[in-house]
Amino acid sequence: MTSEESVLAAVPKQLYIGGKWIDASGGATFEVEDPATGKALCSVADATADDARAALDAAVAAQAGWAATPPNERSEILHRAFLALGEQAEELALLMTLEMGKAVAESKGELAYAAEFFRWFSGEALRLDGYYKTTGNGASRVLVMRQPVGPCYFITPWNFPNAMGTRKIGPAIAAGCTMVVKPAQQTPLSMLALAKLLEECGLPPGVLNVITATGSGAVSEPIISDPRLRKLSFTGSTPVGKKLIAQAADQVLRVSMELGGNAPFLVFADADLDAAVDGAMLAKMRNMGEACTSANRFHVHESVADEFAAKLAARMGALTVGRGTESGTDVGPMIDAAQQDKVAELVDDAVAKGATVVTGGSKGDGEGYFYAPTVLTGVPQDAAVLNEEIFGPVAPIATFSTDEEAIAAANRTEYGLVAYVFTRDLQRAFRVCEALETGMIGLNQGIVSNAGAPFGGVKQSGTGREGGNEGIAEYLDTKYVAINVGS
Ligand code: TXE
Repeated sequence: MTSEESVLAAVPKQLYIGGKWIDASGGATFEVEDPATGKALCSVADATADDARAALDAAVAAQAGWAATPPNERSEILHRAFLALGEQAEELALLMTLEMGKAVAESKGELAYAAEFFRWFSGEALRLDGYYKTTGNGASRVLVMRQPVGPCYFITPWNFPNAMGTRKIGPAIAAGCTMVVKPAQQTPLSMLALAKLLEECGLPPGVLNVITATGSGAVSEPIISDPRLRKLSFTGSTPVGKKLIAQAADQVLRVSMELGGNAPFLVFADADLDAAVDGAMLAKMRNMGEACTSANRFHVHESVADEFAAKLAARMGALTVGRGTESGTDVGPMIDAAQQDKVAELVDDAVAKGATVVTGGSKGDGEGYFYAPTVLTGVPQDAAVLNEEIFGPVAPIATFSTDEEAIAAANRTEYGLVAYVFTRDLQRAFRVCEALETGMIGLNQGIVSNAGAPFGGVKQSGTGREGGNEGIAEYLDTKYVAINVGS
């Protein structure tokens, strides 16, 4: 029986340190809110800096044993966790919807995506290959080995509370790294449930440690400044990412940063317009627009812009906004009041500068942090909505007349995570893909996320890649031995 009460009751509310579930050392807790109602769901432990140190101690203590654990055992744990995520999808999806807001069907979609990282890295654990080669002359040989980087610290965001965890935890387990994870304060429950699942799948004590906290800086600083930490991986906002990179510099810590985006969605005159609208719905409305890959702004050729806007507005205006737990809901609430306010301010600013609201344009009336799916046309370049990450269900549309103009507009941002390109002209497609300053491109495709692909950005969208053939490299150090084999 999957009920809201039973899934909330089943999730541990304590810190997970060294294989034990424990209260915060200060005994403090904090409330987790349902963004659809603004009401408290339950309370979880609020870790202190001492708890953070204890979590790192546990990760450090477990590191040598974990690195020595045969890769096929690590692979097997990941495979079990992949299967368990599938078996527990109903309960975990409901839990995620309660704390994050998205419709249950979307939560299930996230869990399927999250599980794929465990499956992918279950395979990668078996391929941590080094090599041996003859180089130079005579008796000289080189043996290259790849070893786990060591204890890691992961800070994850609230928008994909499970997948942003598995994307880091999966490769760390595969490579033989131990870790401390701090989920976002808005969505700690999914991570606690994931820790319980991994414990049940046989992950040894200390390999994964989870601290939940409201004082994210206060618990992170002692971990990041500890010389025993070897890697920091963060998914979150660019301003916080910059702060963390500065902190990490002191230890010359390896960092992976998956930060904000400002994805352009380019529709050329020759595009299949219906396919472009389908793609736009996925790229814009997945996760209520609260995704770093979310199409942030639409640049549409002037000859098809009116038709595209009308079609997109019809589809967006027909979406059902509501509680994620209710069947029929397409669009849940924003994560919190701050996010709802940010979206409203960006729309109001665009309207004040001359944009037209084709559909939406307002907050919900009742409880919860809802915002109506919104299409804006005639958006001037100086509107903040084209230049800042919206993280909400708002589609601002601007027009262009030449390919050069489209490319220049797309690249006019400090971000460089993803872009979407809709065209049926093969040569234009490749020309534009080459010219875009992003780490990922959806070509006639509204979704790019895939555990088998190297997710990540350029410019201020971050550094490092998660998933794909590249993903495991973030967790391995390369060492070589120069050998003289004699004559
Ligand atoms: O992000 P924060 P917020 C973007 C998006 C959103 C905006 C603000 O535009 O509107 O950021 O969201 C932890 N030391 N993205 O405020 O603060 C925090 O506890 C250590 C894009 O939620 O960056 C959480 O775990 N940790 C992004 C995580 O950082 C700190 C996903 C993210 O929160 C910290 C989320 C500190 N000083 C927001 N301050 C993406 N790339 O998808 C905060 N945190």
